[in-house]
Amino acid sequence: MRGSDLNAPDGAPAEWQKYAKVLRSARERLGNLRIDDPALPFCVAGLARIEAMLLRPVRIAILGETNSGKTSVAGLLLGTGVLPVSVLSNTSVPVLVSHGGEPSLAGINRDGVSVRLDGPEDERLKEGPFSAIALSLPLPWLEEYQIADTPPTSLPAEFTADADIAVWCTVATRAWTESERNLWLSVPARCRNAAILVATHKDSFYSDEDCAQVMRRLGTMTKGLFSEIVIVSAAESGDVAEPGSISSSQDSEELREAIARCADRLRARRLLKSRRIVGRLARISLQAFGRRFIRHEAAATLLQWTRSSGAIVKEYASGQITLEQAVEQLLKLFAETAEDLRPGAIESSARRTSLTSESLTHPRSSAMPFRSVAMVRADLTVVLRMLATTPPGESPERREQRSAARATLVTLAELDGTFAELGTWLTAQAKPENTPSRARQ
Ligand SMILES: Nc1nc2c(ncn2[C@@H]2O[C@H](COP(=O)(O)OP(=O)(O)O)[C@@H](O)[C@H]2O)c(=O)[nH]1
Ligand SMILES: [Mg+2]
Repeated sequence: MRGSDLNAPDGAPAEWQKYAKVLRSARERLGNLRIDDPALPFCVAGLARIEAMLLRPVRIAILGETNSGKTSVAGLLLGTGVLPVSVLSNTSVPVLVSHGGEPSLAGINRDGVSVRLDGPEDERLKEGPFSAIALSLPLPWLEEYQIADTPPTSLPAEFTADADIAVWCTVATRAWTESERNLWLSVPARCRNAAILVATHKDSFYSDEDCAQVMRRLGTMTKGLFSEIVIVSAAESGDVAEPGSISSSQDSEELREAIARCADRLRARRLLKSRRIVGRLARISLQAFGRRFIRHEAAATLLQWTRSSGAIVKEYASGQITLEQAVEQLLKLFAETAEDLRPGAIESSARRTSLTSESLTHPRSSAMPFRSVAMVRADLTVVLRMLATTPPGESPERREQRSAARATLVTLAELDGTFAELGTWLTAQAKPENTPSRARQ
């Protein structure tokens, strides 16, 4: 079971995964075009960065006082016997566990250089010349998550800086001491939004009621400081106080679910952020694309558009005209300018919009298509630039490539919603009493 509806049912890709795919195919399409225009590599590089941000594993920092069960909790998450707990529990540096094709152990020295180690018995592990130890394991769970098991510290904030989720371990039988509280409060407050309090040593309780009581007490004492509280038995089976009385695989499942809920929220935020950045990146790229080819006479027309449309935005900003009037005036001016740049452009514009509506799977924001007058102006400017930048004597082949590049950028900028609106509006202009129905305050 997954934490929330942000994730599709098991097996089906989640929204963020689908969007990462959209970005990847757009990037490949743009990269494969044989067009020499600096706007394209700029956009491709930006897309690659955003895609990597979306796909980056969620980083979990496991924190807590000495012997609170941090290393055991890491072991619980990864599965019994996977982590060389006996060795790693003695290190005084963080242990970073991530995904790898085959198990490997390395020391990261002070300069950030990774030194391969022979295994848990390697003497260099104890000597401590490293600033961190990196363990790679071929576990499917690690494709989405990375773990940092942290050493004793008086400064937990140094480990949360890089973390997406913080897991704070506390021993259930003496949970949430004053010193723990002070340590946790020293971590920036923003970490509390994706923080899980894990009470270990659940197996020390004789009854479920004792357990429930501790959970209630922890809930009251740590109110507002964590987004989840979980109680687990984290010991490897040999250490368990009452063998057979607990099921740590169920605990591990519960902890993973709590982590998945935090991760879902994080990924939803990353997705939103990615969409915004991609939209901006694609708009900038569209503006720059073909800039070298702006026709001489078109430059003057564009300049006129810039001035007049700027004046409309100003009038709107100073309250002289309503949003509806502003949008209507912009569209009128746009239609005239477009006709100027390429006679016949407006008539075919409704048809042209269908060119850009490639099959994207994300929901369109139809509620507010015209988010602001300035946005409408910026989007219309992009369209006009396209009309103004047909290089003279361009071969049909090149024209096709250029329009493929534009179509991809338009889709990424999520401009096609605007274009569809434009198409509707322009068609509606045939009937004079119609005004753009979506334009509103
Ligand atoms: N019985 C029991 N022992 C545990 C539990 N969690 C950790 N321990 C033991 O407590 C000791 C300290 O655990 P460790 O994970 O090394 O703590 P760390 O210093 O925070 O990393 C070890 O001997 C563990 O086996 C638990 O849930 N139940
Ligand atoms: Mg430890």
